[in-house]
Amino acid sequence: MNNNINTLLNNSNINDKLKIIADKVINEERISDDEALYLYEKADLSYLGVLANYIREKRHGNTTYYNRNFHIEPTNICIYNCKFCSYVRKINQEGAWEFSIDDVVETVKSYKDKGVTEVHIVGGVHPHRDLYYYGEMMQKIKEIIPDIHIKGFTAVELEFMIKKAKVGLEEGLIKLKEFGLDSIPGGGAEIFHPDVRKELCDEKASTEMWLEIHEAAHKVGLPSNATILYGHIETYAHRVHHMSKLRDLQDKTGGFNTFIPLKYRKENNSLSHIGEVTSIEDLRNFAISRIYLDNFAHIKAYWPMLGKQLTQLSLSYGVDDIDGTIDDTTKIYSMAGAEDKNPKMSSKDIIEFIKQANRVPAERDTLYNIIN
Ligand code: V47
Ligand code: SF4
Repeated sequence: MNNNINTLLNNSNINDKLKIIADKVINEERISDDEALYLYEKADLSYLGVLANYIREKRHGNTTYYNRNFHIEPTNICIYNCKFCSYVRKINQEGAWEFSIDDVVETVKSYKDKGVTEVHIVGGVHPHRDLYYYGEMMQKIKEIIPDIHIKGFTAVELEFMIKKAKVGLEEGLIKLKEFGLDSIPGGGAEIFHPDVRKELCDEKASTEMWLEIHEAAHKVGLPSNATILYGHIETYAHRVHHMSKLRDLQDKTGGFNTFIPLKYRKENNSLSHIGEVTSIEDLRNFAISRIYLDNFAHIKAYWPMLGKQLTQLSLSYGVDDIDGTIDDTTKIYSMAGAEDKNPKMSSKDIIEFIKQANRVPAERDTLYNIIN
């Protein structure tokens, strides 16, 4: 057993309840919702770090995963009005953009033979676009780079495009898979608790729908990711409720690859007055996610949103994956106030970045097969 855990267990400042939780972690037993809430309310960063890092190193050693990817954000035009969103625009509003399929083709051509393995497609819910439109886009992408993995469309986008095409949910997902979709990103989850969801994003896909879509995706052979948007109006109990829904679904399907806590960023949206949580809170949240979500193989820190320094620190608080090279192809976070306005790292940069944190870089594909 690692020395830090022994020191932790022998520390007289740790109360009985925290000792019981630490014992559970060591014995690979699941912690309860009440215990997770207790960790949020009472556990300090050093205790959480020791436990989360223990799990991380037991599962992955020092390995830190990354991939070579880029984003396509086809449009920021969206029928919804989520209060935390800095990115949304209406048709003809200043700042609105929409790339045509030809524009997307040009972007993809610029990545041919560059070694990228994944394209992440995410955007607003455009009122005129259905699954056949995005199906054509994916077919064209794969004509250019046939073996690229398409991780595309949040459950919120999927719900709308499938409904608009007037097909059933499972049928729609199967069609999208046939068009080239390989997996689904974790966005749109926000906070599942109805009190918070109602306040933040009442109009879009409900919690039940988000979970139903991911369950159906897993059933038809599309793995997915899961997120939480934390650090705004939610309470610790809401975070635990959110993760419990994910843990339950993962028990049922096993289809989630990774959990990505997304820190709420405050610029240019209607929740700006709330401010942002501290870096300590970010690290505590990563650690508790790692401890609670025992059936998730990976915890990802999304560096364009979190910032590079905090991402390096997170690798000692349960995180084993930092997403990818990105190549300055996402605007969601820079518009919301992330420090890095042009997020990109070359493979060389990302390898150096991981090594600086004393971890071992491993290039992976989207499904966590190691490439290098
Ligand atoms: O659902 C929107 C979030 C998500 C803000 O699966 C914000 O690998 C912070 O899900 N502050 C979309 N977050 C992005 C997403 C994602 C990102 C990276 C990797 C993966 C993956 C998925 O972005 C939205 C929402 O939760 N978001 N506005 C904001 N102001
Ligand atoms: Fe639309 Fe997504 Fe922004 Fe909500 S978060 S307004 S669904 S683009």
